[in-house]
Amino acid sequence: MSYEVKHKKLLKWVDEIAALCTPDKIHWCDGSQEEYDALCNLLVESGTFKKLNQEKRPNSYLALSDPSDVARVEDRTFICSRSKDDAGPTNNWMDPVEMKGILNKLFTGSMKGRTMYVIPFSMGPLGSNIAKIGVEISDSPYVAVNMKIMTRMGKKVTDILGEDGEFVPCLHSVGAPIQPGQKDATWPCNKTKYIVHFPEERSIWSFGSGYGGNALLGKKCLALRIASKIALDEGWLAEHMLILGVESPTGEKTYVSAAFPSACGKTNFAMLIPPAPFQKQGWKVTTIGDDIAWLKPSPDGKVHAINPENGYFGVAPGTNVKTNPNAMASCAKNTIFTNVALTEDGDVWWEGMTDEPPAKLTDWQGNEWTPGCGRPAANPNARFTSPAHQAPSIDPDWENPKGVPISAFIFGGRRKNTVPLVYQSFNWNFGVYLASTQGSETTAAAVGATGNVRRDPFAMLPFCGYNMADYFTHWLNFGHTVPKPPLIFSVNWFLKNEDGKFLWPGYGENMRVLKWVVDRVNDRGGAVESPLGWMPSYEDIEMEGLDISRDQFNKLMTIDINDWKTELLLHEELFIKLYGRLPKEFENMRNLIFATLWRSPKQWQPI
Ligand code: SAT
Ligand code: MN
Repeated sequence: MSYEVKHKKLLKWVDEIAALCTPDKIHWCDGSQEEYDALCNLLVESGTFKKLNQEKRPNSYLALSDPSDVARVEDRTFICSRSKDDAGPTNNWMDPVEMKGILNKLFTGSMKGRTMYVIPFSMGPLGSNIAKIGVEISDSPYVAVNMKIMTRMGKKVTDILGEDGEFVPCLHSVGAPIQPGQKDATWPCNKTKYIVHFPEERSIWSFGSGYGGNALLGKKCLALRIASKIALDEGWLAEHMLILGVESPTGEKTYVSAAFPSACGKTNFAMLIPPAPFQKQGWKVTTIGDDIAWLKPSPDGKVHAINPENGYFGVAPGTNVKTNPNAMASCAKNTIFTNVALTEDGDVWWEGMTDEPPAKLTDWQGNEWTPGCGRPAANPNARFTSPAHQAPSIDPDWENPKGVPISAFIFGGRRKNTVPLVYQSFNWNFGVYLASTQGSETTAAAVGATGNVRRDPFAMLPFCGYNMADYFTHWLNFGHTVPKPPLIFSVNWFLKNEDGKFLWPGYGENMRVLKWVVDRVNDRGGAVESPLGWMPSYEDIEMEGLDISRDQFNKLMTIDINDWKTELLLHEELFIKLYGRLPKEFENMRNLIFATLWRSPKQWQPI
């Protein structure tokens, strides 16, 4: 061991896992830059990493995964609470004793021929009372270096743990022991995969995958699935939300947290650059986090949030200097790219990075690629792992251990009709209702026909570590125990007209909606009462520099009673699934919305 660890329980656990997995060596990660560089060199030697052109992408690497190991595996993800009902109908469940039996067999000797890395990490600023400590044991050096970017990692964490601090044990193996004389794969993994959470015991066992959320266990496994259960027990919230700050021309600062299902531009929103007229007036948007928020009631009566992560694990395809210059700057150096394409001069490329693709590339599977060859150059789920502080938009308070006060929650999905551009819920309960029923159209790439709506309550469907109905109840309770809970808003950037054209320009122009949200929480934004909640009229939205007429705006704000009849029936579909533990309020709110719509014009508009 390269440094002293005094935590008996941790030392004992590491011994037990070493005895079970029989690695050749044990390496305690100290989290230093020297260690990071050495591990990256090792990954280059073993063929997992390619070092990129030092001038174009300083200190950056490219990893190409096994083509079978490119994304999270939801059907192999389990919540093993003692009772099946506590996992709920939206999670895979297995009896914890039975699951331990399976896992113990799989992990026996699983690290043979490999080094076992012990990776102590903090989710959240070191020493913050909102932060939590985990220790990941992994036989993947790719995981160790990614964890260095994505978390606060190394010796300083065991120092905080001391002799008896609490930590979440996170065990990971790629499940590919090396027999004597056998050559290792450049991306070792196993066809059999298990991503398993024991919420009562607060532990994670992950087998068979080396990729992203399956393997970097601090992220979705700890910071969402296990943390959501801890938050339920302790009275706080662990959410799949970005956090951003809005600074007004007078210097007033308002923080907002927002949840979107995948493919709704979450990272773009977290790093939004206001359009020119706003910039001229002095409006600024800053980033605290792009994926996860931990929120706790604070003595000032408000809800305070931290970003538990230390980096971005962002989707590369579609990112460019126009859609997200902040993300492009974040991954300009010190970045690990996974499954993007390689240019002839040793840089990276992905679909959408430039208008014109390069004439020749090496694609994400290592094959020669030319434009028009019919294959994507980068995997659609290709990622960059970059230090959070490299975003030019990073908020000065992003590491404040007390977190930042949140004034509004925003929930959005991708809906071509039905859900208006923006509305504010009447109160906390209706806000929880709108977030619980949020959904997104499935894209052609996802399972199910295009245009079907997949319900994704709070964008947490794959990430809630317990029964989703209990989660709704927890949210209802939470708002009533906080003196100044955030206001709740719904947004939809993706409305289309009859010709399939987007009605709203999106991207930086979303600032106009964000400004209205900020105006509302600061008691100055105008609004009219609609059947769904409070809505801006044309005058309430800053339209300078944007060519949208009152008629076009009213179209974006229309509530169509026929669409909503269908919508409310679809809400019922979700509720029936969760019926046993669904909060009583929900059925009543659904009825109230319908009754109100029934008395309203067939096409309600804010005139
Ligand atoms: O692979 S991750 O789970 O970390 C990223 C994602 O799916 O959003
Ligand atoms: Mn996410």
